[in-house]
Amino acid sequence: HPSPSPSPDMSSQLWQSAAAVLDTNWARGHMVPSRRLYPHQWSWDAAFIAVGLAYVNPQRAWADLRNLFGAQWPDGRVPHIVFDPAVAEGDYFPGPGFWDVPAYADRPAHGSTGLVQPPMHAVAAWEVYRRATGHGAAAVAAARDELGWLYPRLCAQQEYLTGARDAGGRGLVSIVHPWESGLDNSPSWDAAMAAVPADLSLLQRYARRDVQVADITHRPTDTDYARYIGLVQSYRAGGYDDAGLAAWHGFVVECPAFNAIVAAADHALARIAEVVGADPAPHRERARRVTAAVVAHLWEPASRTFRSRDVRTGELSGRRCVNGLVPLMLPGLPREHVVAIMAEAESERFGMPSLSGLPIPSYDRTAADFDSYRYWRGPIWININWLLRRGMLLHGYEAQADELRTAMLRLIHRSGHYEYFHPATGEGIGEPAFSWTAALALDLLA
Ligand code: 2M8
Repeated sequence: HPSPSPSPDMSSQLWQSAAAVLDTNWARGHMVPSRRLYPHQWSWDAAFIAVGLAYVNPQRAWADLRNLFGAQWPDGRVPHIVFDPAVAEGDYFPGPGFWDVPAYADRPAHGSTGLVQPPMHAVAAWEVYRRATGHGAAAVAAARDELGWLYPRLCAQQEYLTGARDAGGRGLVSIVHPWESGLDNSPSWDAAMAAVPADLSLLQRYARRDVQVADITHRPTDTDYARYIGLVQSYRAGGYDDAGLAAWHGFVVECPAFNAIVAAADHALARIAEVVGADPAPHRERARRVTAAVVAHLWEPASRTFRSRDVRTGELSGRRCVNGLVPLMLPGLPREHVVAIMAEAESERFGMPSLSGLPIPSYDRTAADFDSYRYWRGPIWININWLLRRGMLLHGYEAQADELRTAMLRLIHRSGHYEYFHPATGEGIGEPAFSWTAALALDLLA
């Protein structure tokens, strides 16, 4: 049965601990996801973090987004990591030396990766702007200026993704590396990754840093990492160019969650356009087109979920993963898909809190290879649950949205602001003071 809503005491403790995590993770002009494991700036983390900073420190929310978009490439791509020059090369692998991205005169010399992550930033910028009224007239004026600065950059980001990255030619964005999904070792990539060579000798040349900091049984495997490195080498050797990707690169996949976020970004951009005096219509039109393509190409009716598609083989993934529920966040999702996804979310496979007392896990609980500890192959992640709750609110599932909110807040209060959580016990796993968990807790409490 659903637990009671958080008490005022619980809420105020949680608010304070969340604000403290965000303070701890501010580093030299930008936010880090966590101090030890992720010492640089990550792209979609910055978006979720901004949503929480909007309540406690909006100036930092804008500064963090500026730092990220300051590293945008001339082709519009927003890198998935912006490296901090004050952090030693050995503190994260693969660091800037490994990526060796082209230098552009107007970008910071310390560089970035050449990959992207889900473009959550337009949604985040809109949320930060919306909250500015709570901080007085000067904050509203500042927020309007920030939107003005970001708007053309957010547009360029969308154009890159929906243009150069439409590798399948069907109006969907392709990712070229599992890191781009943000769901690194999700079973959603297993079939496509099986065809990528795993050269384990690479791990002798390049030592994994993550397993020096975190428990190896909670992280992707060495075979995964060998493939991750090989894919970066392939993309890097092609100069990070996207022309003809499916013909020469080993991993080209359409993810339903990534594409849903692309469409959601255009819905947010339509609103931002109205504030900055631009035309919202093209954004609404592109959101409609991407939504239609997600529905037409990635829906798998028998499982009532969306699936990723391997562009190289044309095959849909055989795995039921939480990225297949995320398109619930789309305003234009047809009713039959909404109803089907909600039924799946409430089934024993994903087990809404009414079944488990806990938020939704990253993978089908009944799958033979469901793994309660290994990163994106079972554990509960707050950012994904936050997206699902938004979808529930949007489509009129108020009671379920509330249940999910309560389950997230109780979990974080009980276990701490962890990176991810055990899907049966709620034990915190990974990094203990993780920024997006704290930031989204603030939003859920507000
Ligand atoms: C994880 O990914 C990075 C690689 O980008 C890693 O494992 O080192 C993912 O959970 C990703 O979604 C997240 O953005 C990143 C930083 O929190 O960590």
